[in-house]
Amino acid sequence: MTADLTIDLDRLMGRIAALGRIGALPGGGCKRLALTPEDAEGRALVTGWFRDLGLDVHTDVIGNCWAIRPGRSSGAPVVMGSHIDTVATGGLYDGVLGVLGGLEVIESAIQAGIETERPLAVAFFTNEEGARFAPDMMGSGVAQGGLDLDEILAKVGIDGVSVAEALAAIGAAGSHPVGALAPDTYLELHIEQGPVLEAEGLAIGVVTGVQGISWTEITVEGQAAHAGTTPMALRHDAGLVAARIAAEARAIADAFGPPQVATVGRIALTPDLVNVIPERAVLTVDLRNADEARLQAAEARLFAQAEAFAAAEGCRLSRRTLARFEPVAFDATLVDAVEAGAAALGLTHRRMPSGAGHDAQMFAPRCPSAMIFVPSQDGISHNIREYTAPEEIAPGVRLLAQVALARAGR
Ligand code: HGY
Ligand code: MN
Ligand code: MN
Ligand code: MN
Repeated sequence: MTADLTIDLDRLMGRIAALGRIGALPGGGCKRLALTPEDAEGRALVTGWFRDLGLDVHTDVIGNCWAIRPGRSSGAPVVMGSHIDTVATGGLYDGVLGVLGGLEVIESAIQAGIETERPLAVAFFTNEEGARFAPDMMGSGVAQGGLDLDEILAKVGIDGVSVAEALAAIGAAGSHPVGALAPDTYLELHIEQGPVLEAEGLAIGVVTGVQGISWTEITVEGQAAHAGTTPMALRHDAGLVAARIAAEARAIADAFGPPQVATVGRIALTPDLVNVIPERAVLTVDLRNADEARLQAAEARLFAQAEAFAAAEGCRLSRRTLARFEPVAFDATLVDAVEAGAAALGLTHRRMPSGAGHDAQMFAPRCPSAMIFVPSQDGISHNIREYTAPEEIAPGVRLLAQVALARAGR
């Protein structure tokens, strides 16, 4: 451990609480959907902290923001990043911990008079969640060249607004071009958002990679008709087809077994009335697997079955991909460094894959990237009950400091 560096846990928790008050929900948690006024307010608060520390703050054309503390040399920075946008039922820690934890590492290093060879940077990326605009990891995907900027700017969200319009509405775009942030190393501290670390009583997850993600929107067109007068054999019930697709998604996960997961997060029926057979159903299916071939097999089965259900009901079916990312493995040397750092700090730890998507998976193909997990209480996230205790956060930040400062060269 960088023994001469002391993390100010109260300062960090105070900032997490302050950011959590932006978009605060009545029952706890917060809602800062990407590129909304709440997101803008969060961005202003966090970049204010960056500037107060005297960091060089930069923003690119899609609103990714990074803040640099110069090193002795002017090489590519060691970047500690994540996101500050949330889902609609968000908690205080998803993404935020990686950004404010990175800020805490830099501020503690400055206060300890620690200089580094490489610059250190802390960053947040636009629309990691993908809840308002698909795909997720949007800003980091554009920044690293995996997603095309013009295509992304034209994407229309669930509220009918395009990314370009939303960016303009909150003035989040900056002058730096795509690719302006080219890290030497990318590190992300994040809550696990799952049950493993808590169940095993471990302090740290040494993340080996991120599973593949497939998001599809399926539209079923049937025929509206009277719920009372229409014989079952004469119906074209789009709602029934949607329900069968949702059941099939679950059957695929059960048949494939872990780590395959399947989620139908959205189902909208039209006209959505008790006594009218639905003429239209729009649903989303989120499939994930750590193995690309298995993920493709899951997609193939889902799409084939969806077509069969629609045909059997005399309905038309169309679908469009909302997001598709292959599994990534993190840099083996960097993962080893995270693991060795955890051991050196005397932290209980284990290697594990990430079930959730993260900005780190966008950087992994282009620079050594790795993640550090800390436990999630009850394994809950994307839920206002999301919680990680300060004494569980501290080890993650200390480990982030250890690895980042070593990579930056003291
Ligand atoms: O969907 C995900 O895994 C991430 O939270 N965007
Ligand atoms: Mn600049
Ligand atoms: Mn996240
Ligand atoms: Mn999330």
